[in-house]
Amino acid sequence: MQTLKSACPLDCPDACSLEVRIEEGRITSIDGSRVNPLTEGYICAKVRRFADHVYSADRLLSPGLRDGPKGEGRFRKASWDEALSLVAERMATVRRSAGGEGILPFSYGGSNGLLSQDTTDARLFHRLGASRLARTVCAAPSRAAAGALYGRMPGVALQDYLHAKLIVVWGTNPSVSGIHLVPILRKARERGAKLVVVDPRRTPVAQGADLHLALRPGTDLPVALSLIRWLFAHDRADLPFLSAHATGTEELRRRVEPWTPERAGSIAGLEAGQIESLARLYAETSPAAIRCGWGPERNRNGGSAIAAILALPAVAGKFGVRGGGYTMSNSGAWKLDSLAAAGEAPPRTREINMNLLGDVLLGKAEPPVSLLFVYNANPLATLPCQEKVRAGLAREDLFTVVFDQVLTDTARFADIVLPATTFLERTELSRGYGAMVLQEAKAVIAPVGESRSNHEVFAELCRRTGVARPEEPETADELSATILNADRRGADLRTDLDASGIAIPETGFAPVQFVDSFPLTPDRKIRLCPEDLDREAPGGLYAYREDPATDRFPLALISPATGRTISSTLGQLRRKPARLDLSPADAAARRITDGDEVRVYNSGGEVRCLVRVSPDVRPGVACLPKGLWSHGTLNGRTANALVPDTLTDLGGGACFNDARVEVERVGAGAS
Ligand SMILES: Nc1nc2c(c(=O)[nH]1)N[C@H]1C(S)=C(S)[C@@H](COP(=O)(O)OP(=O)(O)OC[C@H]3O[C@@H](n4cnc5c(=O)[nH]c(N)nc54)[C@H](O)[C@@H]3O)O[C@H]1N2
Ligand SMILES: Nc1nc2c(c(=O)[nH]1)N[C@H]1C(S)=C(S)[C@@H](COP(=O)(O)OP(=O)(O)OC[C@H]3O[C@@H](n4cnc5c(=O)[nH]c(N)nc54)[C@H](O)[C@@H]3O)O[C@H]1N2
Ligand SMILES: [Mo]
Repeated sequence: MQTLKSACPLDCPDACSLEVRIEEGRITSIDGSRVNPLTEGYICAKVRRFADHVYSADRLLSPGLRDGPKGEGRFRKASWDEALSLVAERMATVRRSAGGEGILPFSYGGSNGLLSQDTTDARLFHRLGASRLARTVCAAPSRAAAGALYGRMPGVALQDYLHAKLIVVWGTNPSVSGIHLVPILRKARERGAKLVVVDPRRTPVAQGADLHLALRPGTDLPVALSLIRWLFAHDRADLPFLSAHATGTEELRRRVEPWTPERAGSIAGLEAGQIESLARLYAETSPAAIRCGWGPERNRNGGSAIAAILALPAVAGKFGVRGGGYTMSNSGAWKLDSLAAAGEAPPRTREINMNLLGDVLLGKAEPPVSLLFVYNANPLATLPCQEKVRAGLAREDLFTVVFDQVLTDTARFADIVLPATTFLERTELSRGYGAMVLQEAKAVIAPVGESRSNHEVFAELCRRTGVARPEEPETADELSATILNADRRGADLRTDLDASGIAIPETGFAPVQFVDSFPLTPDRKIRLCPEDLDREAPGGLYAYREDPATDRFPLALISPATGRTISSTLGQLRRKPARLDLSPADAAARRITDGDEVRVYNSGGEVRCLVRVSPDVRPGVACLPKGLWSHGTLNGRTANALVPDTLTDLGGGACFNDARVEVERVGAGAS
């Protein structure tokens, strides 16, 4: 038996360090280590059971060629040589007939490892002149807002929340989506910190919080604007700080003027007094930290909402002390440039917003997409407008390659499937976006079946399509060195990695904002009303767009992260059908009782599932888990069948929480 070190690269802020036990070449257990201090020796239940995924019955063990209708998921076994020459031939044919733009590479953060995306894959698709993909399914609005206001300044280290006297957990559910914040919140409270939660649901951390604002989804913008207004109106804005460190203060003051707590409250479904309580608490308490999550961005007002939330610590003068400021994503703590490994910048081919994949595949693109190459993503499960995506994938004249670890819902529609290694079967370099750590981990087991790593497969495709160049970095070690060297501290990072497998950025493991870390904007000032955002947002930055609810579809359906999957990763392991959470009032009004089977529907589609009547969702809100696979419901459709493909005000993001639905009882549930 051996115990080997690893690091979890999955799409989660925490980036846990792991200890993996191996017996006779097989994983027998996975646990946390203390190499990454945030991990503190414990990990989530999902990754603890990750061996079930590695050895899953759905694991792809060899390349396969479609052997049946699209969607059925029947494949005939093929060799890598046969499969890759078919893919390379197709690429050449498409390039000759429609041009490179007829090829669409489709990937997101499935592995989140730095070696598995934007390295040899980018090289291949850039040189083929393929369409470019705008990776907008997550964090695009918040990146646009945080980037314009602060230049993605690194935020408060999660460990520093211990120093805060007030913590606002805004639109994130750390009990599932970043679990190492939870004990920190508990300890901070033991030291006297107050806790406020802003979330339409009573999440585990909201239970027992000092204040819980259970706002309607998509109304963070008016709430944040009214908090800013209150600060100005009550002389609690830090004008000296603003004049030294910010631009756009007067413009912001003007824009918040209409947002009285009464007006914001009536839109958000809150009492004005609740908003005023938060304003007072925030003004009076320091250090105060805002942990801003991704819940507020997934709607039509998402970008402006995040901008307004992130403006709060500037207006209230909360920076400059340990435990004061905000945390959004900390990935900006690194100056890594994975494009360095790609070799060159992308060509100026057309860019396709991934959230519009359904329409794009169904013909709203010229030239049409005739070759779709999916890797690190499961679009049929995770994109808006699922019915359109499904219809697009079913197109007979579309040639689809899916490169994944398991036979996902998307892979069932492939013409060719290619088996990928998991992070435990290859070298991976990964960085947290909450934890400020960078880790390199070597394989702890041999590749399962014939699976191969991304960088290996794309390098081979470069050769087979004739775009490879001599002497390019290609092995994991070469790519890792290239990526690290793109950071000016490359050599130091390399040494840290060699010694402990972990590196920490030199800005300090725990920068104090406006002491150790400053805005990375051109003039190093906070831009409270950046013109570029103003031009982009419909009606201008901070303009509120109305709720899309109608009389026919009055309920706001949200689909946040759950403890069972990471996005849709691990979704194959679910056994029981999912439940829709509905408030007691909304259930009673529809004569629905706990456990009933229901139809959740709107003009985009319909989901059949069971109900859980729950006092933890506010009236007017229904909740289905994010990341379900088709077998997770009673009719093979998931929340995304009900999500529109409208886009957020900034960044072209997905409006997952703008789904508006009606729910109807179908019968008593079977279980
Ligand atoms: N276990 C687990 N962990 C994960 C993931 C996972 O799927 N499972 N996903 C990873 C990824 S990809 C990401 S991006 C992060 C996301 O992690 P989070 O930041 O936690 O984001 P969400 O899960 O989208 O939603 C967070 C909370 O926002 C609330 N919410 C919904 N709409 C609104 C709104 O309009 N306003 C406000 N204030 N709150 C709202 C939801 O009720 C939910 O409690 O987590 C990562 N970690
Ligand atoms: N309804 C609803 N939908 C959502 C969200 C929501 O809040 N509500 N949240 C959205 C968010 S935040 C995100 S980030 C997206 C994520 O959506 P996706 O990017 O589709 O992410 P996953 O569902 O995790 O799928 C990743 C796939 O990559 C595969 N994979 C992992 N590692 C590798 C590798 O090394 N090589 C290859 N070739 N494949 C690999 C995994 O097996 C998995 O099937 O989902 C979005 N979808
Ligand atoms: Mo995400």
